[in-house]
Amino acid sequence: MNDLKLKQAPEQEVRLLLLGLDNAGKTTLLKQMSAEDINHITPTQSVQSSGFKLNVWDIGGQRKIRPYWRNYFENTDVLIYVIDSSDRKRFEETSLELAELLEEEKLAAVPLLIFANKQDLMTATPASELAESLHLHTIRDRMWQVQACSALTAEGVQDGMTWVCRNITFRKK
Ligand SMILES: Nc1nc2c(ncn2[C@@H]2O[C@H](COP(=O)(O)OP(=O)(O)OP(=O)(O)O)[C@@H](O)[C@H]2O)c(=O)[nH]1
Ligand SMILES: [Mg+2]
Repeated sequence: MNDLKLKQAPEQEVRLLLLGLDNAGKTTLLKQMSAEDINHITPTQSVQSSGFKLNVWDIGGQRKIRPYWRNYFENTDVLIYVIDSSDRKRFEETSLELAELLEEEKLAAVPLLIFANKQDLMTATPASELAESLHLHTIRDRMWQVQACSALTAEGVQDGMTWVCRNITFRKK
């Protein structure tokens, strides 16, 4: 029944911002979302999803690039934050970067999806444990969700994107 409505409505353009530390799996995730060859994706990609045109901005996560993240904050509809669940040594670093993002005025109240990525690895921390160690339950100023996934096998990616589509707020309209 929702389907009919979506088909009649003109396609809505949505801006998704994909952030996270280097090596988290952002570009691999984007590849899964768009089912295209990874080499053709820079730096933004359009993905069709249930009546939405998702414009996804995938910004590099290396420390020297992070100061440029702020250039992409404007008009973000959903923030997708990607974490390498097997990289325990950098949980604190990624937690601090996320905390800084949540303080940004331009990202205020923007829904947040956290992909607990690389769950295919034996060494991955389960999503619930990751959420606990990053104190995600303290986030109260926006809709948020942790989604376990593997950008490599695609497991969990669609579930995450379904949450994204459900939580899009049209801030521009
Ligand atoms: N096992 C496993 N490896 C993954 C997964 N996602 C990404 N990788 C690997 O992790 C490495 C980094 O992935 P990228 O997608 O390039 O990471 P990125 O977040 O775009 O990194 P930057 O562009 O440097 O910020 C690559 O070798 C990927 O193949 C996953 O779900 N499981
Ligand atoms: Mg990348």
